[in-house]
Amino acid sequence: MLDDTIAAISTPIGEGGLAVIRLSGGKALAVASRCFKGGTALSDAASHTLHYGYIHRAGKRVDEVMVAVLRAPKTFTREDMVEISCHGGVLPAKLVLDAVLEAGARLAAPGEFTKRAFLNGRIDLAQAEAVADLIHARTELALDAANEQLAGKLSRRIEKLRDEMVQTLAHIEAHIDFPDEDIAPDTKEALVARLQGGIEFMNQLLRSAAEGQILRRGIRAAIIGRPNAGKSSLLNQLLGHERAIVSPIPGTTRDTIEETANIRGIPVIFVDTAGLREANDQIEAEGIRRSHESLARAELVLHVLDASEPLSIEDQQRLEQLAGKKRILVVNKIDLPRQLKFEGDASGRVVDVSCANGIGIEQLKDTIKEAVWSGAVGGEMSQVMINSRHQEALQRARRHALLCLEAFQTDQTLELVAVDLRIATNAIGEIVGKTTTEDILDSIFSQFCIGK
Ligand SMILES: Nc1nc2c(ncn2[C@@H]2O[C@H](COP(=O)(O)OP(=O)(O)OP(=O)(O)O)[C@@H](O)[C@H]2O)c(=O)[nH]1
Ligand SMILES: [Mg+2]
Repeated sequence: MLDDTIAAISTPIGEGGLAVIRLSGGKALAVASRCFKGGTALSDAASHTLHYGYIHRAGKRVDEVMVAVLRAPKTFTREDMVEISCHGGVLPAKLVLDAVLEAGARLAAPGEFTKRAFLNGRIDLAQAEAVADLIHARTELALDAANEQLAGKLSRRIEKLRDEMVQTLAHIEAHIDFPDEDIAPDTKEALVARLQGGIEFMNQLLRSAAEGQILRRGIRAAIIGRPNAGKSSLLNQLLGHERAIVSPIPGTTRDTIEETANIRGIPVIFVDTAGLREANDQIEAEGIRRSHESLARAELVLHVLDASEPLSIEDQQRLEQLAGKKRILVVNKIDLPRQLKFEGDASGRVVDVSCANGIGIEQLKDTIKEAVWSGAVGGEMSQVMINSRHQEALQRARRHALLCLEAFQTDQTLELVAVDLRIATNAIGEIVGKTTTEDILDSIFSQFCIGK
């Protein structure tokens, strides 16, 4: 697979100042030379130089371009690469791509450039995944975490953990080969301590999983409450623009409205819903059904109460109903004379706001962050955010490491101890790509866009 030269448009499809067509592979320079006409011959060009000229196809000039020549090994893929910057339109980019494909390149599969960077040993698997995280990052906090992972912060820790496990395994296997020699008690103690240290380290990494997911996917927050409480006004305040219709007529919002906002670095998908009450017509009934659906799917609930009205029986029931959910009580309309009285909330998350003039909104944003960010990952571990694949591998590794520890401590045969340790070590290796199957690679890289 690595013998051929791949090409793709690496910029988004659409109109822009520039589009970039990228080539990688042993024949990248030869392929580009075949369709490029300029002052210099690309095949003689020095590495990391830029060349002005034209791309030709079937005897016709296609576009005026700048071509970057990047010779192996100091490139993204560690192969020879060429980057052609052409005019940023759908057609120029496509015609330049056609030209290089006709000159002998093959269209790249999704993520194939990054896959080559991995296969050629420039980055490991966790770093390759960080490239995708970086592209999809929606907040600076997510970007920072992706950058740290790309720089190898997670990889170095995983490598260290794996090295220790490999050493322990080697030690145990050495004794299997010489069954007459028992492991000395102090050596055994040291091995047990090292295993326990490894398990504790896995636990720490696993604790970062929830926050890693939040940074990558965002968190769903449903805004619910009775009609006219100010749910749509609250959505608009949190987004900073007039997204949803606000009116004094109860039952204004009939459909759910979803919009993502950056709340203190966390991507939060807010869902404004139809006010909960007995529906007046079929459309409202469907709206309310959707409100309940959003409520069920939400990881966080913003329950809006109207400070200028007494608590209704429905409000009271809903407060009790939602006690098990992660929620924030948003007491709105505090600019009006207060009629609302209630006992507070066990979770203690109550924020007074006025959507009419923005009072309390910043405080509410802090409370949202506090509610979803457990703070479980602090100090040393901060900015190491494992993804669900890492989580699955770590859980498997931990399970077998625990089995191994138990077998070791209860003086089972060393063969038995070694079996579980080997499984655990391989699972850890999967995270950085030391032990990976073609299936795992395919599923990771197929999630990339073409040209990356
Ligand atoms: N005085 C005052 N009025 C508010 C405040 N927030 C919202 N309102 C008004 O309350 C009315 C209802 O606001 P909406 O945001 O449409 O309420 P909602 O909960 O989305 O209502 P439905 O979509 O009908 O369920 C509007 O007239 C708003 O201008 C507030 O903080 N103070
Ligand atoms: Mg509304």
